[in-house]
Amino acid sequence: MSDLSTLVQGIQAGNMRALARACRLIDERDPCAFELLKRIFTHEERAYVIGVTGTPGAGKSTLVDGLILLYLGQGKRVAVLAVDPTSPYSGGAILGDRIRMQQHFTDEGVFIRSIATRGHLGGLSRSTGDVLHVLHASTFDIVILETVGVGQDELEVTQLADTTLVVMAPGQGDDIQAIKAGILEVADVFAVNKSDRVGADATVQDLQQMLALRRMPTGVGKMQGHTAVSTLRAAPEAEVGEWLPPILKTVAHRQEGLADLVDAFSKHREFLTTTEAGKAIQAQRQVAEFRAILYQALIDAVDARFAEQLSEKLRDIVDGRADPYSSAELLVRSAMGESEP
Ligand SMILES: Nc1nc2c(ncn2[C@@H]2O[C@H](COP(=O)(O)OP(=O)(O)OP(=O)(O)O)[C@@H](O)[C@H]2O)c(=O)[nH]1
Ligand SMILES: [Mg+2]
Repeated sequence: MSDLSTLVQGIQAGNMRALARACRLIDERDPCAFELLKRIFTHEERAYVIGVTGTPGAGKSTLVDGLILLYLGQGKRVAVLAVDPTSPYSGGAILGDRIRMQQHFTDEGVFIRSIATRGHLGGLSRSTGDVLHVLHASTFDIVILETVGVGQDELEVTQLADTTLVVMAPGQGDDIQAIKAGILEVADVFAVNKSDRVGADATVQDLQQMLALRRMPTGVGKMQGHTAVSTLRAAPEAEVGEWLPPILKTVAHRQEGLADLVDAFSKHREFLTTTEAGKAIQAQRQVAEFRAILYQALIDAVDARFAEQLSEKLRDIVDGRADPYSSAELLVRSAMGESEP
C-alpha cells in the first residue's frame, strides 16, 4: 500500500500526474479507488465547487474560460471537470474543447478532466462526486463543474456543486420553456450570456417571470399584501433566509459581467454557510451523497459475495422456476444473515 501512500501525498501536493492517476482509478472503478477515497477524505479546506450548465451554444465553455482567467487573476488554484454523458469514454465534443483549453491553461496550473458515464448505477454523478473528493483533498480553491447539456444526468450532477450557474442566451425562449422545470430547480445564479445581442432584456424578463411563478404555489403565505400581478411585474424580493437566483447579463468572450457573476457566487456561498436554509441544503446534499455511496457499496458487496447465488437465481427466473420478487427477497435475507438462499 506504499504505492497508495505515494498517490495520497501526490494528490495532497497538487501533483497533476497523481491527480490524473486517481481520476483514472475512479473511472475504471478500480477497487483501490475506494481505499484511496477513504484515505483522502477531508472535511476541511474544501474547494468551492461551481456547477455550470445551460442551453446548447449559450456560451458555457466561453464563460468557463473567462471564469478561469478571472480566478487565476485572483491567484486562485482552479480545476475544471467537464461532464459529458453523451460522449463515449474516449471523448466527445466537450473533450475536444477541453483539449484545446488544456493546452492554453496547463502552464497556469489548471487541472482539467473530462468525465463520461461508465454505465453503472448513478455512474456519472457518482464518479464525478468521487473525483470532486480527490480535488477537495488537493490544493484547489475553485472547481468548475461544466456539463454539456440539461438532461437528467447533468442536472443531477449539478447537485454536487455548491453553487450552480445556469447559462442562457437571447432568443432561446422556447428552450427555456422546454427545460424550465429542471433548470429552475437547480439554478442558484442565472447568466443571460450574449447580452451584446438583441433580446437579452426579454430573456431576463422571461426568467424573472418564471422565478416569480415558481414561488407562488409555496410562497402564497409569504406574499401577503402582494397580488399575483405585482409579483409578475417586479423581480421578487428575497425573504430572510431565502435565496433568490440573481439574473445577470454577460458577454463571455469580452469578460463582461463576469466579476458580477463571481460576486453572486460569493453571496450564494455565504447564504449556504451562514443561514439555516443554506445549512439545510448542504446537509441534504451530504445525506444524498452518503446514500449513493452506501447503495453502491452494498451493490458491489452483494455482487462480489453472492455472484454464484445471483446466477443461480437468475437461471431459476429465466427457466420459470422462481419469480424475481421472491428471489430478491431470499437474497436480501441471506445477505442480512437471516437464512441461506
Ligand atoms: N456574440 C457573442 N457570442 C458569444 C458569447 N459567448 C460565446 N459566444 C460564441 O458563441 C458560440 C458558442 O459558444 P460556446 O462557449 O462554445 O457555447 P457552449 O454553451 O459551450 O456550447 P455547447 O458546448 O456546444 O453547448 C461561440 O462561437 C462563441 O464564440 C457572447 O457573449 N456574445
Ligand atoms: Mg461547450
